[in-house]
Amino acid sequence: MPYQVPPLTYAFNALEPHIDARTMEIHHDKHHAAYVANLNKALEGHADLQSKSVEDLLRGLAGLPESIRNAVRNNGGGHANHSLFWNLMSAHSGQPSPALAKAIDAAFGSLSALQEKVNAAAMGQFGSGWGWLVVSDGKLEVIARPNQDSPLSEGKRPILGVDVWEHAYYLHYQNRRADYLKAWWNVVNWQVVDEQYRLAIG
Ligand code: MN3
Repeated sequence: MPYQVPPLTYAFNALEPHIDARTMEIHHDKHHAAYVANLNKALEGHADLQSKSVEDLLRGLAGLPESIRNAVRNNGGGHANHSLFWNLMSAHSGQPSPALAKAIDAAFGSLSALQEKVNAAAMGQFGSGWGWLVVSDGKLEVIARPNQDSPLSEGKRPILGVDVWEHAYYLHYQNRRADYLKAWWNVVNWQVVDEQYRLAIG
């Protein structure tokens, strides 16, 4: 079964005015679809690998045949990162659960301090990439990574990630990455971050 783009669980315009409908449509239907198409192409003839989840492929990236490793890194990463990203957004943002809020306070001091740290990491990412909140060795950590590099390939589990490729914001925000980041927090689905956190600390 080839990898597939998961359908959005909300309308393209659901995140307006923070994320515009046209950006959502192109981002999901064109960019994400291209990562999936290229991942499927790269794995043609590798039936043993096709049966794995994309997350497992990324966790085991270093052990993949060299001929396909970079394609999986870029396109498998693109598939996994965006699949998480769509679910991390909602018109109904909510707030972190008490348990997650406590962990955030312990690691960063406050929710706003976490947001500043993610924004700083995402702003500091030169060119394309992502700002991430990950669980690493049971602890919360903020990192930025270039391109579609998945934290999974470093043994870290992403629980929140913001796409700072220009395709994620350029139509509405042009070069104003900081404005996009500020707006993005209005659509973070904390219930999903919470679920990811609980899975990560298992
Ligand atoms: Mn993207």
